[in-house]
Amino acid sequence: MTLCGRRRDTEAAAFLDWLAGVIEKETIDLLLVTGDIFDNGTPSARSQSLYYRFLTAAAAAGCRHIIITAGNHDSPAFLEAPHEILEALNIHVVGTAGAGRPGGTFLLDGPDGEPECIVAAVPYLRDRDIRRSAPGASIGEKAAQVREGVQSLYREAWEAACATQPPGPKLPVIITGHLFAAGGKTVEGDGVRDQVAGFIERVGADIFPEEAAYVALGHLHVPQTVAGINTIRYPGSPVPVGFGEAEQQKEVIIVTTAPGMPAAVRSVPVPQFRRLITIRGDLPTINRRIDELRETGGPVWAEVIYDGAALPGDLMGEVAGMTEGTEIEVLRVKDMRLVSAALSAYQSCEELAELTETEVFERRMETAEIPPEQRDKLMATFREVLRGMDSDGSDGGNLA
Ligand SMILES: [Mn+2]
Repeated sequence: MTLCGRRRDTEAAAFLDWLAGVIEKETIDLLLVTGDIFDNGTPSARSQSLYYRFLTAAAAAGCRHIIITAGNHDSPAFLEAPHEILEALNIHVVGTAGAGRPGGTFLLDGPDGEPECIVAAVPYLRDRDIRRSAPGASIGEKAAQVREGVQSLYREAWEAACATQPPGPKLPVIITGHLFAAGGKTVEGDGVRDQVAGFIERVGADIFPEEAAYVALGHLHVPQTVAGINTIRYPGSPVPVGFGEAEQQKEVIIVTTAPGMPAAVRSVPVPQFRRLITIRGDLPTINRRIDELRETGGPVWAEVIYDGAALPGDLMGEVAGMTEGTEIEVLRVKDMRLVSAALSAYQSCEELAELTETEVFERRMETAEIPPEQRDKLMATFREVLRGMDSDGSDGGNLA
């Protein structure tokens, strides 16, 4: 994972060390990691080393079961390749699912060796996993097919889980997913591409069986519940992925389950291992903010956005002077005066980096004066192309 070309290994390692500590302190029995494990299908040797070192540490910390499901940025084949050796450590990896094979079903035992909990592990679902391609289907028909496909796959996963219930009191069933549930919150520049929203936004909380004790979701970076339901949650990415998430409190979720009892859920705040800060204002404001950060101390990566009235001669030089001798590293400087001049055709202060791909495409259609009746179809095609790119996975992912 990188930010403005900088590697994030130090923060990832610090987070994983901290998490192994939480697992030990809280005597966690089961760890669920619901994708994206890596931010691309061929992670660096350093990223793989961090991953395997963490899995070993988590198992050594007393975590009896670890279940890992693939996200859209992960290569299912890559994650599953070492599954035999991982199984020996009670680490289960689920890369793919589809009709007739709805992910992994795990009947997990407790400390006394008796079955304690069931997990239906459903990874990220690709279009081809859930929908038979029907050429010529309209956008509305395709959306309905996707919704039905996802729903029936979750029904299958639920039934497979229930089939493993041993005699006696019903064990709690936990379900996982990597998707964009309706109404989910995202922030600018967080790498959660919005064609996924267009693709799967019609999937609401109702696709998950009501009887599930807990639904553990991955994909969105902002920690949140779905439809206000406390037991359907995104823990979010463990470190801020971009400046859009600067200063956002990240969390991990601890769930306690028992037969016949509602799950108890609490969140544990993740420490900030390196602060990401956006500093915005005229030169005196930027200077004041940098002074404050120097006082607070600690390593900071900053983005500086200049929006003063005067046009500074050497903005980069001014900012470099202010941060000299501090732990504050400025990764990018934006001059909104230049940005607004360049984009005056749109009469707003937009910068390319601040627009989503679909917004850029919308503006392009605007400029080309595409008739409104053609725009929906063009946009759908554009989203399809983006979706193909997203499945390949090459931009900012997360360890969520
Ligand atoms: Mn994702």
